Amino acid sequence: MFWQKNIETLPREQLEKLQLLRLKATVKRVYAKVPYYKKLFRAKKTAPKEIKTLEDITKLPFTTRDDLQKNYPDGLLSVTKDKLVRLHTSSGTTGKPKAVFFTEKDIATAANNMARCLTMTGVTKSDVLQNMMSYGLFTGGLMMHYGAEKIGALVIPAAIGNTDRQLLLMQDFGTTSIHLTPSYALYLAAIFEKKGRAFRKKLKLKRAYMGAEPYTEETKNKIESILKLKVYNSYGLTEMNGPGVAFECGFQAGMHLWEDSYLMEIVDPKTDRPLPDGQTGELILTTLTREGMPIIRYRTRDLTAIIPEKCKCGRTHRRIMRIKGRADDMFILRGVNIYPQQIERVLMSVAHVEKNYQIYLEDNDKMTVKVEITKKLFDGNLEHLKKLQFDLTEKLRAEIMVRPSVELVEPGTLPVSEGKAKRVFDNRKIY
Ligand code: DLL
Repeated sequence: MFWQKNIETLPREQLEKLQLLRLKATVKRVYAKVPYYKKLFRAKKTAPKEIKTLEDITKLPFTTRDDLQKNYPDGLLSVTKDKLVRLHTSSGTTGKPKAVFFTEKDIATAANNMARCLTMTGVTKSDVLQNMMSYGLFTGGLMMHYGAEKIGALVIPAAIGNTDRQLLLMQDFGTTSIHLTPSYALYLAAIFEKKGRAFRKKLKLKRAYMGAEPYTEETKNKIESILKLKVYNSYGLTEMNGPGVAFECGFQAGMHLWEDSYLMEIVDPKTDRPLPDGQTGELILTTLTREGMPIIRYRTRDLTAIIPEKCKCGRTHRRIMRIKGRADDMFILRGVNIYPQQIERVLMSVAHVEKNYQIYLEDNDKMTVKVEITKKLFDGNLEHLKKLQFDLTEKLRAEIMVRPSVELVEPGTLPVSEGKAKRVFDNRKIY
């Protein structure tokens, strides 16, 4: 099923023509309206007139998460503020989030792309979609909501958590599709196993949309077999509208990326050189239809490859593979993007904390921060130790929105690495 068959199956030649037209317009727009981009273009000795073909994109500067943070809160806008209708944010490394603004047209485009995604997996207006992602600054809730409503499906804005209520909603309102993170899906699967077959039989579940975090094919298979539904992979990021950037179709062999909205490149993250289709590298995305805040050559830091072969579904928009990892050290816990630097900044701002620390991630979203403290405190009063542990836990929670366990250890106990320190030990089985 198609939402916009003519665009989704547009012959490549025409699709590329459309991309070039939109790329030229986007480049002109940012050059004229966003002083920061003009500066970046000039530093790279380039200008909009240099863009004559799609390959010329490599003449343009990259945009990094640092650029977004440097321009926080609203330095990259290309419209006046009265044109904006929505703000979303995503965590960054320096305490300041990355802020992304949308005009009415931007929201409509995002919802339309989301509607395409859902339609290609079979959602119609007779479906009931239970949206189990958090509503708020995170895009997972609202952007999915708008897309499903556009199709005319009944949306249950359940948000995340309160599993008993989620199960009741599923049962009472005949939920056919759910939208959730893989970690929540695993939690839900354990509950389904406890409840047994009779409970599952009462439900009308057909599909789950899973994304916002990396997960393996094995996790997907596990969820499919326990929840007895199809799992579709959904990829997106706040900087590019959130969910709805790339999505699996009914053939479930890679995610179609909407190339009329985004120009994609894969580059070697070390050399920045473009890589041919099929090779794994960093995904770089340029917005082609954004009005409020266009972004040029955004370094997603996500590692994937382009699948050049045509998909059996007939769509001409190319697919990307399941995300294979990140080119930086960001990790995702309970759907929250966390950079080790955020943790380091908190630890180093507190007295009696030494320089060495490690972060352990375990199943069920457990996170433990082991940190060395001064010998004097370690050997001293237990009350002082407890207070430090409490303070660190609270400060970390305020910074990363997740409450870790904090273990205070004697100085010299954590290994000192030669070269780049390994800080994060991800022992979660689902990744
Ligand atoms: O996670 C948007 C989203 C919501 C996508 C709901 C899908 C479903 P951010 O919080 O900005 O936005 O996080 C974006 O999450 O750069 C990837 O590293 C990771 N990510 C998102 N989807 C997937 C996926 C939303 N399907 C960051 N597989 C991205 C692997 C994913 N990683």
